[in-house]
Amino acid sequence: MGIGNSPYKPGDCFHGIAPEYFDRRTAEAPHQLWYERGPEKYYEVRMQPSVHEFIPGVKTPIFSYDGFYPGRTIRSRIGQPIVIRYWNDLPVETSVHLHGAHTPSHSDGSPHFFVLPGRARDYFYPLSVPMLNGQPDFAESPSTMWYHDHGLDITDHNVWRAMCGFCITVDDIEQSLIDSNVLPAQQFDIPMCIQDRSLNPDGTLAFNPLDNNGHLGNIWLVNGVAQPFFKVERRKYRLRILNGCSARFLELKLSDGKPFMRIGKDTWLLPHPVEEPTMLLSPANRADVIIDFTDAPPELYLHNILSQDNGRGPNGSFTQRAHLAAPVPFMKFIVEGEPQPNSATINAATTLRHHEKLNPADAVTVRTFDFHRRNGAWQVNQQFYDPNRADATPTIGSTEKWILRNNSGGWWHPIHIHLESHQLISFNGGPPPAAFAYKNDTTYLTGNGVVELLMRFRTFKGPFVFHCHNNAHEDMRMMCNLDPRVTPTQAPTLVQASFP
Ligand SMILES: [Cu+2]
Repeated sequence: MGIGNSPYKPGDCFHGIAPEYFDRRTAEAPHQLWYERGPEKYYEVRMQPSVHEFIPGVKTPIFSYDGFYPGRTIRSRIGQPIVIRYWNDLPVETSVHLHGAHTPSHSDGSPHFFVLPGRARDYFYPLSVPMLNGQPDFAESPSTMWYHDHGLDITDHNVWRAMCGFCITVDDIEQSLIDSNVLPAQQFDIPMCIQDRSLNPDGTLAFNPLDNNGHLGNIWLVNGVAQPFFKVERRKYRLRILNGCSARFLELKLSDGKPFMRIGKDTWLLPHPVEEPTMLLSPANRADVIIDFTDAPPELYLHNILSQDNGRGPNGSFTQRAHLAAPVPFMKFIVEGEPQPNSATINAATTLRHHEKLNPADAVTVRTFDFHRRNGAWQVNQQFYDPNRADATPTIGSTEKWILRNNSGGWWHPIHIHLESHQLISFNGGPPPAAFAYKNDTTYLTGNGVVELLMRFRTFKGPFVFHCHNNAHEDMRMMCNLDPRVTPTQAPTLVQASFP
């Protein structure tokens, strides 16, 4: 629509089912260089029942994307838009969220923008970056996104049944790091989804929909397989580790005691590698890491050392976490062969991606959100989630300061904010841990913790959501609408999904 004589002008905000399909080259000229690689790629995916063997020989019914668990990894270039037609062949409503994406509201997977059983929905992903001073802001280019179900009230159920997968994008900056062998090539770049699940004696997934504290499992899965091994060469690998658990926090440690070289937090590359002896990941957190197997022992394990007994969060406090007497060796690397001469060259001094720090003085609005328990369920600012209520209405182009406070008596809540990255100003009263000091899409509130952060709202009108990513808490309404608007007085843009 509108090709050649689009009604949209440079700087317009795009919203709705169709406007993003107009010719961006015409509308946004002269900023052509980074997105004129098009045309759009088109995929169809069927959300369908399938059978998966978490444990060899045990056939477990799941909900899948095209029969796969995890769903197939989407790889694309920034500036190369994709359209995915998701068909719903499942008996339940779904909504597909691309976690970490800067994408229009209609393709963000808002919880009530359902794909109804027997229907399809087209998701248009520009895979663009926000504009800053008239130029694309490559400081915001995503690397490691993931997609998962986000259906209202049914997210936990659907994701527990295996609805998740990776979406990995590169821009010219990251591709040049790969092409010059600073970062490992794609065959040594492994997305790794860690999840815990439980099975009933008949092999079906065990899930109690009445438990709204949070679901823990007793089977440890990496990419859908219980405690697998992975044969690696003696060289550097890039592992994109996702905590895909419903409620379990993980503290990861290598069995040889060597630290992780962390190169990414959540969706984005860090400015430079950060060394971490262990990594604490909440549900939905990602850790992009380099592991050098060159001098590793023949068998190396990835351990979880964190003790957690229920949906409340890790045992102990953030600063005095309880660790397991016997770590869980949920992944074994079998290291083979001679050291490889062409291993990636990344080191602690490597520059990965420019980071533009938001300035607290630019914040035009301060919003405070209290996360707490009430009437046996989960609230934000004394309210349960209402899809028709706008809880935050920032003006597009503005910067805001948000204060997230955990008033829930020791429970932990991983808070995920859609649409934009957020930058932490403080974490529990002090500076944020090193890897959290740049861009985040999911920040955990520890027991009684407080986080201050900055966000800048760009490009897209709402509605989007922010919520606890303990999926049971989210479904039991610990969620809010984030509804960016063009002007402070613009009418609400919250709309119910249409079902053509
Ligand atoms: Cu929570």
